[in-house]
Parts: sequence; structure tokens; C-alpha cells
Amino acid sequence: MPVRPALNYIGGSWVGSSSHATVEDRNPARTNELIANAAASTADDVRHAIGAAERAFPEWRATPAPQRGDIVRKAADLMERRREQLARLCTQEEGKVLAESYAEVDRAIANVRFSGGEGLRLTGETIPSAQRGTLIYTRRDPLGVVACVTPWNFPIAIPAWKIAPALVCGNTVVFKPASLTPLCATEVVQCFIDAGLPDGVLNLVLGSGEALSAALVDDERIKAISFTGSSAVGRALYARAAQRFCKVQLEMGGKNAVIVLADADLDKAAESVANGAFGATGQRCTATSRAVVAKPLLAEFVRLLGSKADSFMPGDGMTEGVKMGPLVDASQLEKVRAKIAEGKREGATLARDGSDAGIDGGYFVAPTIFTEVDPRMSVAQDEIFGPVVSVIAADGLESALEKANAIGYGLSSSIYTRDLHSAFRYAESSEAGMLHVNLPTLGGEAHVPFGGVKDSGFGDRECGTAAFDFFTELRVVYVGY
Ligand code: UN1
Repeated sequence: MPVRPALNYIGGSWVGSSSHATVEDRNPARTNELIANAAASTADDVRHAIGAAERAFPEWRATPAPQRGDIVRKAADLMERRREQLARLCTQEEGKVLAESYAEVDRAIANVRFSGGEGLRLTGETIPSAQRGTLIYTRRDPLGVVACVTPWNFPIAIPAWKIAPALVCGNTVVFKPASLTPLCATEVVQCFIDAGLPDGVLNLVLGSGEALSAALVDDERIKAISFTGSSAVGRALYARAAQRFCKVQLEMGGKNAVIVLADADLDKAAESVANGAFGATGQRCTATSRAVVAKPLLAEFVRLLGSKADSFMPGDGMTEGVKMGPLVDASQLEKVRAKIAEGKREGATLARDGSDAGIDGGYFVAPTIFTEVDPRMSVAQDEIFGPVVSVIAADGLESALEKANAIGYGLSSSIYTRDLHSAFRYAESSEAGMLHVNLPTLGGEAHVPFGGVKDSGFGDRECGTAAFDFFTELRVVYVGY
């Protein structure tokens, strides 16, 4: 198969990097398979993209919101028509199994369709004035040029759910996807182009964060940055953007716990932890990475979790029967293995060691389970972003809550119980942005706000109508009559 170029899209044209440099894009399940040579862009390319977006802004802003929404909705229809092609590309480029890729594409479609519809509902409010003969109303106006900076682990859905609301709100966009998934980004952009987006309204710049982030973050013309990635990068980005009061929205890491109380449906709880920990090879910020389990159930829980882990056969996500794809690249493989070694050194019991999956040709690990984990150990504190779960023992509800909360992150959490008091007590005290009762820590629905607290999230939520708060400026008009 000929190797495709992956190009930038600036001002309505597909173009290479101004430096002519490229980087190889390889299949993480078959590292000898070169998929594309992707543009390695420069700060100059970023500036060109911002310029194109700035020039396109007045006309796009003047386009009525329902018409902007129509174009975005057409992009969703095109994604639906290209569902299979997008899903296969996602598996080939990111590694997740095909069923997971289909689920991701479906989520992208739902998000984009929802955002398109919001073009009809970009409403403000009227507020009664304390003065006679005065009308007060609010407007939601676009910000200008905004940047969408996205990770490799949901290379279709996250770009879709940032770009679509940004556009419907009337902003023009510079999109900087993760350097590991340039073709998924290209195909998402193509859906928006083919839906009829005018030139310059959406621009794509491929390349590494190290090379491009300063040019994006420091440019006065960028009015907002929506970022998904690690907490360390998010923190640095926020500090820098704050220098010029640039609006930011940060979706960052997670270390999500499932609490399993003594009255839980144990099989359901173990299934939830297995799917949460090993699904998508643990490479999602809502993955389950801690199970905080009531002591009387502990032995049986670990046995059940182990047997469910056995069914997560690693391999090429294109292959029927494979349930867990590879890690995304060599550095993730090294990091996950190092974290497993660290857990052993700290004294946690390695009940199932997946650091060597015994498969050649890709970045494979297998499900890994630590037991007898102290909540202060690094395996219980640091985001690993691999199929590794730490089982922590708890005495009861309050001890479980304390252990689940004893962490810097706060994205998602869950409890398994049949007791109403425990469920609501959990809902009021879990330090996470997305809570689940008798459901996995994973995911989120397209039309529902998504995001975390503590080191996991900062700024307005993504998705749902919350995304429209982030991508607009609220203005107030006083009218005397
Ligand atoms: C999901 O887990 O279904 O980067 C979505 C991430 C999150 C999105 C996850 N921002 O993993």
C-alpha cells in the first residue's frame, strides 16, 4: 500500500510543513507498517493557520447560528456515512480494537449532531431591570480564533466534540491534534470541509506539542484554548496562557476508583473494574485504575477480576476475537512497564503481571493486577495509562470514601452497592467530576457535560451545553425605552 502524506489544512488548502519535514506514522500493533508521513510543522505554520482563521472570522461570525449548525450537522452525517473507514483508520493508527473504534466514531457523530442542533438554541436571557423602561438581555457572542489541542487516545471523538461546538458558536478554529494520530485528524477535518465549511474557518496544524505549543499559547490572536492531555502539560499551558488572560479549558488525567461495598453485586462490580481497567488498554482518562474493596469480599473479588482479565486477549485490534489492542507507542510501553516495576519495588503484590504479553511486532502488554496496595504507593497515585489496576482494601463506606478520595486527581468514580444511604453518601462526598452508582467509571454521553475536578479538570466542562459556555463570551445589553 502506498504511504499517504498527512498534511496541514490552512486557509482552505492542504499543504506540507514550511520546513518540509515529516515524521513517520506507524501502526502500534505492527510497527513495521508505515501508514503515513505526517507534516512536522513549525511555529510559522501555526502563525499562518491563525492568520487564515482570523481572516475567516468576520464572515463566519456573521453567518446565522442555525446555518452554522446546519453545516456542522452535515459533517455528522458524513461521519456516519464514513463510519467504517473512520473506525478502521482509528484502529490502525491508535491501536484500540475495532469495536472500540466504532463506539468512538458513534460518539463523535452524536456529539457533532448535538452541537449542530444547538445552532438553533444559542439563546440568551432577559433579566428584569430594577429601573423603569429598561430591558436587559444577554447575548452569547463568539470569541474569535480558538485553538483545539487534542490527545491521541480518542483521535476522532475528542476533536469532534471540541471543534463542533467551537464552530457552531461562530469561532474559527486552529486544530492541533496529537502527533501520533495525524490521519484521524485529517479525516475529521475532511468531514467538516465536505459539509461545506468556508475556507479558513477550520485549520489543521500537525506536529509535536513541544514544537508548536508556544506559538499557539502566546499568540494574542488566539482567544481561547481547549486542551485535553496530561495534567503536567495542562498546568504549564494554563500558567502561560494566564499571562495574557487567554481563556482555557483543561481536561486532564485521572486515577479513577471503583468502590465495592460488602452488599455489592460482586460479579457486576468485577466486570465493571475489568472493563474499566483493561478496555482501550487502559488508555483513557476515565479508565478504572483503583478498586477499593470491602475486606469481606476481597479474596473473591480478586479471583473474579483475575478470571475476567484472562479474557482480555491482547493483539492487533483488527483481528476478530482480540479484546485489547497495543499501547500507542514505545514510550508508553516503557512507561507502563516502569510503573509495574515500581509497584513491585514499593511492596504491592503483583497478582497478575502483564508487562510482557509475549507478542511480537507491536507495543503489547497484558492486564496487570496489583493487590495489597497502600493508597499512598505510586501505583495508587500516578496515572499509568495502561491496563493496570490496584486493589485496595477498605473497612466500610467511610474508609472506602477516604481511600478513594486520597488522590490528586478527580475525574470519575463509581460505587457498587445496593444501599440507598451508601449511594447518596458517596454522591455527596466523592471528589470527582463524574460519579457513577452501579456503573463503570468510563465514558460519558454526548449531550452531557464531561469533566473533572482537582488535577483532572479546569475551566468550563466539555460536551453538552456546557461546551457552549466555554466557546462564547456572555455580554449584557441594557436598553432604555
Ligand atoms: C472516555 O473515556 O470515554 O482523554 C472519554 C480522555 C478523556 C476523554 C475520555 N478526555 O481520555
